[in-house]
Amino acid sequence: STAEAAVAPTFDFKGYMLQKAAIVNRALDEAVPLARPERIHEAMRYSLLGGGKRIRPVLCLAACEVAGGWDACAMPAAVAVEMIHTMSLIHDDLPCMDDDDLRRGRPSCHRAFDEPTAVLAGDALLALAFGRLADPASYPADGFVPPDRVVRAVGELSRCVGAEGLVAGQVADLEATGLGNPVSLDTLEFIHLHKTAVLLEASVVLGAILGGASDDQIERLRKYARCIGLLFQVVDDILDVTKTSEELGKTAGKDLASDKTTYPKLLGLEKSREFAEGLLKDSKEQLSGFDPIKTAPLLHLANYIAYRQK
Ligand code: GRG
Repeated sequence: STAEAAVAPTFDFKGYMLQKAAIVNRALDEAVPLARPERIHEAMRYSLLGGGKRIRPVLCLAACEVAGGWDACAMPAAVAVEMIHTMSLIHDDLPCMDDDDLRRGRPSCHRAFDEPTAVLAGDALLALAFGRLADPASYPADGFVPPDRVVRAVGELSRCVGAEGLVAGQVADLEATGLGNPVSLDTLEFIHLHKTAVLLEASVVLGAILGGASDDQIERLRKYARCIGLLFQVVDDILDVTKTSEELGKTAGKDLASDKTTYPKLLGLEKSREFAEGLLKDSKEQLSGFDPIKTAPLLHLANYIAYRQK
């Protein structure tokens, strides 16, 4: 697009990601001190600080910037969405869910600790996420973020995470896995929109709200986030098919044998690629009404999700 052409040569995406991830990591570290009881805090820190690309908090800070706010205005939300992402991974890895021994290249939380500790570490991170988001002490002291924005952000996050959001996606996924046969395109889209897109949506929308975006701007950024959320999963499915045999050798045998429904299985590779292209284009169109300097990070994040190699 012309917006991209205008900013691409001057925007250092990798540097941006590294710089934002570093300030997010610092905030996460400070948010979970090694308090008593120690073992539960150790488990929370183990999962929260053990790697991860920090896509959701960076999206949150980038959306706040588009709305005209500073990083400090959105940091409580950036920390909250990463805590919720982490707790969803901890619970997803449990034997009663996906039963995974590894996460981010290390033992999953229930393997490094034990099952009750992993369940409770997840519960505690969920509570802490809302606690940090709602606490006036989390925000800059100058009153730049009025309380009505914070209340709106809390409601938005609750809706995105609960039984009509992230949890609904997990329920639909568990039901689909139980069926054993392929699901329809509509069901596949429902699962991805809820399991993945909804938390990217919350990340962007919370950043926009706290940064002072108008309702119209919030809805355009919401649409951007839903497009990149679905794009994330379509690209994931495509990469599953196109990975080299060497990379496939490193993939868990369970995943290879799995009969989970994917976009290439339902649409074929070519149509899946066209679908991904369309989602990328739609996502970028949502950004066209904003200052192109300020949307450069969101634009490049969309490209990164579309063109990543793993
Ligand atoms: C929220 C109360 C509550 C329960 C959680 C278990 C569950 C319900 C939901 C599972 C959601 C899940 C595992 C979604 C997959 C999300 C996804 C795309 C993960 C990979 O994200 P990346 O690539 O991971 O951003 P990193 O490791 O980089 O953070």
